[in-house]
Amino acid sequence: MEILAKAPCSNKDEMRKTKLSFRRFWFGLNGVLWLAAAVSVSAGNWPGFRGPNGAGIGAEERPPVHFGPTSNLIWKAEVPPGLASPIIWNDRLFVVAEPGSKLSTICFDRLSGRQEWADDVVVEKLEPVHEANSHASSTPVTDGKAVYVYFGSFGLLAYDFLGKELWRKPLPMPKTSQDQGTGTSPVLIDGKLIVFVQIGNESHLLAVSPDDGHDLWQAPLPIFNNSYSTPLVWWEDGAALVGLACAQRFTAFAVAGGQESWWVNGLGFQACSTPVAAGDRLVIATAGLHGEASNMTPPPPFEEMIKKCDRDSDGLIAYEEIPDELLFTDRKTSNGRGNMSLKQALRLVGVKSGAKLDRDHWESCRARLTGFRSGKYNQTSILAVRVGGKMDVTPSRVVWRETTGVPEIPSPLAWQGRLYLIRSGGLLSCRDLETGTLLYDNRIDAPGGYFASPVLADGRIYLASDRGTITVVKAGDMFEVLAHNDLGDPIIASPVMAENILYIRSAKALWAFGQKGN
Ligand SMILES: [Ca+2]
Repeated sequence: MEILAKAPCSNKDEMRKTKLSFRRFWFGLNGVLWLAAAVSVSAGNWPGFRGPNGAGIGAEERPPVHFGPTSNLIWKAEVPPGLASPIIWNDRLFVVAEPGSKLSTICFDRLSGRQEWADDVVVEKLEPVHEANSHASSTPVTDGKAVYVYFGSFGLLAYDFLGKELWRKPLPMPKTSQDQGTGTSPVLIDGKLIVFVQIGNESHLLAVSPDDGHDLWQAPLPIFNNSYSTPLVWWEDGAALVGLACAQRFTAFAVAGGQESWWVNGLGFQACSTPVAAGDRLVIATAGLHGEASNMTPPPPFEEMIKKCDRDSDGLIAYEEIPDELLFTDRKTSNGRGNMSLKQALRLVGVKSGAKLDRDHWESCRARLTGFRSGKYNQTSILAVRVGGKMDVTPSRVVWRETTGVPEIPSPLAWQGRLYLIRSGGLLSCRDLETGTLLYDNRIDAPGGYFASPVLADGRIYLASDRGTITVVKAGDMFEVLAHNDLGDPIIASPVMAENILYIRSAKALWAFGQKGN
């Protein structure tokens, strides 16, 4: 089976400027397969979330290894808050942000860092979001003609490159699990703009015309819709497909009409990361409901809790006696963002304020919360599936599946037969893409929370932490850290690159780094 190349690029000027390059990969024992772009590939463009082909790979890029506030810095510009990645088309860099209660699209000249234009959309009500999320988390996408923006609190907007609004399409306010808020980004393929609209049981993929935003089709995702993932697009036998990782299931739809083509079961309970296409397969990594199991500390046994907090010595653990600082989930973030206290966790299993728990009640809660760490309640999964099947391909096309070492937010990175996964705390694992075999699982010596997806260029992997450190690791079977670069400002957005320049969005700034003399 081939994941075929087809690069829609109707603008002749862009065609001239844009070098379309189709990469050929040897893939295991299966012979030569084609892995190529669903959107046009160019050394100067990073057109959507995770760049060309959604792979996070700058195939011809040579960004610097060492950089920082005083080293290899080309420019730095202030940018309002937001978690979306920038995107790039030729000399333009676009980013969305949330200045106050407005939702902004901002265009920069990517070589000088000068702001070219900004446009705001004002909404009556902002979407409720998790404290670790924002209202500007969806990365825009461009076809070189317009930039398409999605805000959960608003819907879709299209601008031309000079900042003129071309069309707008308000969409229903998302309903996400536990009000975690929108995380998905829109994608473009085969003349269609596709976005995951998450509204509980009415969740669906929506395809619209990039020309004017009119509806083309909706593909319902009534169940399993607990997802913050970006749709993945690829080609099978000349037909474009779009797939979405959701809770427990990945479903592939025909781009032509939105019909369900195939699906695979066995994913984790929530999908935050975005799958990647590599060779003849897709790799889908999904965590459990409360993230990485290793981040969770089960509650202590009853006796230990009584010793620790039975202040009124009645032999019962009152909800109010439990210290607020006792954590159930520690995401190892720089500011404690995204953590869940034991009291919050107990509320999930029905313990309310004012409750007094005896031994049996405490132990039953303890067993349930301990269960969140196990597959029973917290299935996690990395799954490699060969594309090209029909209907339920779980029995026939799953090549391998592993259930440990799964990141909660960062997406997998696949390159030259290897799969790289970064987890909170700075744990990097490398697997054989053909078999799933673990080749290494090492600390990169850069602790903190990891939200940004890894990117690769010139045989090096760039890993950004929420403590503001970008660690550069050599790709390959032998683990080797090449550099730790500290920006001193938290990084949540995935790095992007164009023409040998690495662009980083940190909490307060956009940075452009390039090797001097390049
Ligand atoms: Ca007590």
